[in-house]
Amino acid sequence: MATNRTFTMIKPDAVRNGHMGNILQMIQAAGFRILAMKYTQITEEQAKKFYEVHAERPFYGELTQFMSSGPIVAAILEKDNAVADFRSLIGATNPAQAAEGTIRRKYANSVGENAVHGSDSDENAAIEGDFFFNRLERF
Ligand code: DAT
Ligand code: MG
Repeated sequence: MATNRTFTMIKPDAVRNGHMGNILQMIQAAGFRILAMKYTQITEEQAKKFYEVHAERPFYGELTQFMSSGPIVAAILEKDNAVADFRSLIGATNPAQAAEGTIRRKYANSVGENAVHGSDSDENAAIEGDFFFNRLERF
């Protein structure tokens, strides 16, 4: 099921550090169409739900606290091969290992505060998009 869609968040660190505009610019320049977008802040409970798959990981508490610590930009993006191409654009989870020119290499500070989220599969892209957006919010 290739949907040509992925889901992203510009995380609280990148918003706080003033990188929202530059990151959106990189996303659009890479050929992604913004199908839905909102500037919002999630509660710790919502962050726990969103990252449920990581509940057993040692960084779960840190992650969910961080993700609810300030506003984020959530968006559904459309492009051929969206999930894989977006993972290439953002780079490795740890910005120290992210390739030159990737969003995380440019704008992330640490593995925990790594500027952007990108879905890891078409299935999760759909689940994550549905977490934030209803049908009337998609264009
Ligand atoms: P990704 O966001 O690249 O898909 P992931 O799904 O493995 O990475 O982890 C989700 C988020 O959890 C990641 O963006 C940041 C945080 N995280 C991952 N590994 C971590 C670690 N070792 N220490 C702290 N936070 C971590
Ligand atoms: Mg992931």
